[in-house]
Amino acid sequence: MSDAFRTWMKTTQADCEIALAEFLPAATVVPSRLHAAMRYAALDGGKRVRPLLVYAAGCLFGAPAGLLARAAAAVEMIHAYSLVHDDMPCMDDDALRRGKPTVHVQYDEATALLVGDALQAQAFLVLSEGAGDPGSKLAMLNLLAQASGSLGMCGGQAIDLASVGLALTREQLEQMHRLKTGALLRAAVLLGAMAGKQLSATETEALDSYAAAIGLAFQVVDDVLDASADSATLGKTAGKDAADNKPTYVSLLGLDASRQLAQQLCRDAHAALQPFGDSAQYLHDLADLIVQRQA
Ligand code: GRG
Repeated sequence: MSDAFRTWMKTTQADCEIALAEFLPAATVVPSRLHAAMRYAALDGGKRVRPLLVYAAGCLFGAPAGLLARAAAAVEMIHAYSLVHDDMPCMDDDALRRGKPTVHVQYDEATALLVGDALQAQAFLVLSEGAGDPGSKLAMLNLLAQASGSLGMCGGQAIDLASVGLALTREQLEQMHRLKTGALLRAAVLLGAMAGKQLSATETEALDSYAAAIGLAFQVVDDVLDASADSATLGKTAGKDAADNKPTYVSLLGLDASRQLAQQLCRDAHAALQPFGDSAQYLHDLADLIVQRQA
C-alpha cells in the first residue's frame, strides 16, 4: 500500500465522518435520546470500508463530491443499522462493538431497535435528497434497497440465523455471505460508479466481478480474524463464531486454507479491475486493505 493511498484513505474517512455528522439529525433535535443513540451508533468508529469503496469507485468516473458524500453516508448508515440489530439479544447478543458498549447496552433494547429502523430510513432519505440526475438517483435508491432487503443483507442474516449448528457446504456458505456481507459491499462499489455515469454492461460486469471477490474475501478474513485475533484488537468479541457454533470458512477449510483463499480472492479482485487501468488504483489498494486488515 502506497503513501498516496494511505493519505487518500485518511482524508476520505474524515470526509465520511463529516458527511455522517451532517446527514444525521442533531442530538439536540427531539426525540433527542434517539438521535443521540443514532449518532453513537454511526459516528466515531469503524473502518469505513463501504464509504471508501463508494469514493474509490466514484474516482473512476469523476463522480461529483456531493453525490458521493450522500451515497457514502447512506451505505454506512445501512451498515451501522445492521450492526446495531445484529448485536441485539435476539440475534448475536453482543456487548462490544467498535470498541464501545453496543447500543442496547449503552441505551436499552427498545432504543437499539429504533436506532436501526431510523438509520435505515435516514439512509434512503439522505440519498434521495440533494443534487443529481433524478433517473440515476432512482437507480441508486433501487440498488441500495435491493442490497439491504430480503434478497440481500437481511436475507443473508436470515440464512445465518437458520444455519447455527449446521454443517453448510462451501456453496451454501458462499451464498449466505454473498447476501449477508457481499450485497452491501457490491452496492457500495456500484453506487460510487453510478454517481459518476450510467454504467455500460461491460463496466457493470467488471465491477461486479471485483465486488464479488472482495465481498467474499472480506468474509473469509472476518472468519480468520474471529478465530485468531483478540477482542481488544477487533473492538468486538473474538471467538464468537466457534462459541456460537456457526459455520465459517475456518470451520470448513481450516485457518491456512482460509488465508490462502483470501489471497486468491484478492488476486481475482485485482484481475477484474484490469479494464480500468491506473484509474482503479484506489479500488485495487482497497482489495489489499480488506485482505491485510487486522481488525
Ligand atoms: C441485522 C439486518 C441485519 C443484518 C446483519 C452485516 C450483518 C448482517 C451482521 C454483522 C455481523 C458480522 C460480524 C458480519 C461479518 C462481516 C461484517 C459485516 C463485519 C462488520 O463489518 P466491518 O468489519 O465493521 O466493516 P466496521 O465496524 O469496521 O464498520
